[in-house]
Amino acid sequence: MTSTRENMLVSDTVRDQFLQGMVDLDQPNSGVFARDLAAFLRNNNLPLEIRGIDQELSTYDIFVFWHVLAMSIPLSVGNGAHSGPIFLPWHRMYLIRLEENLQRVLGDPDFGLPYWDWAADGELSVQDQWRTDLWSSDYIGEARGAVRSGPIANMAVRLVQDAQNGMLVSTPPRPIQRASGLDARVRTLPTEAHVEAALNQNVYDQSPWNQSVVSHRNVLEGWVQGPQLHNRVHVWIGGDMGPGTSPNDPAFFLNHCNVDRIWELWMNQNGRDYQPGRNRGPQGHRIDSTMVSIMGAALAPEQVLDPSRWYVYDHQLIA
Ligand SMILES: [Cu+2]
Repeated sequence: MTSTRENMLVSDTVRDQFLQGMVDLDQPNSGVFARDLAAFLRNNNLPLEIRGIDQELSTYDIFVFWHVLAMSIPLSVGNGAHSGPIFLPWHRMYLIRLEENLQRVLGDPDFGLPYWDWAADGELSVQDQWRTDLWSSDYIGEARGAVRSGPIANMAVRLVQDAQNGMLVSTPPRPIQRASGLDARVRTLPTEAHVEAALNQNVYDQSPWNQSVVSHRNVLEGWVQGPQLHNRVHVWIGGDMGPGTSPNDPAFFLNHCNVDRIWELWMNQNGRDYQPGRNRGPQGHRIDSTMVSIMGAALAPEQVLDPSRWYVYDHQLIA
């Protein structure tokens, strides 16, 4: 089934479904406990540990765990999900799996994840950027402090990351925290000009494949004169959007859906090109590398370059 991904601020139906689905997915009824994740890490000799209280987790918490797991797998360039070519396809697979879970809890196989066009807000004044409708009880709640209003107040953070050693900690459930626009390094969101700069790169990625390279992937991930674009949105929101457990905040998925949309715009202009190819470039980032997955089949980048069997973006229908 092909769903259509729409702008969060344009469709109230999609907005309400998204918020309801997130709350439903975050009910701690997955049958998976923190101790089960700890055993999984030990049994597979993975370079990650989980401490803290034992508790039953939500399906949503398992997505948070998956993101940290992928980040904890070091590769010769970056990790299993970031700081290299794999960044865009890995997050595309991750969003597809979340979208499938939302379709399941909503009972709507046509549901498509909404995106947040943050560059539109980046054109507003500094003081207006954190006061848009998005940060209200009708949408995802407070831009600053604990999220205590709107549907998202019914979500809870149960897995956090120790800032010192990167270890996961299972913690008593608490509200999501944000600090939008309060980080002195990043007072503003990315702008339309930044998106244009990413779209104007004509190679997807290139050697040395790392944070230093000027390529579509690296500009969009946000390392070039960073933090920019994707990275800048994480830093701008701050709070739970900072560490590896950043999917704790549903804003993560709105950000990444927009990042994925920009990649799709780029592919519409430049073709469904991906570097590195087979048998070359860093392991774990190649077009046929199996990506880190604990939910659904583990896919390779070549399987997600054309996402039309899962979804299209609204502007592709108009074009
Ligand atoms: Cu991100």
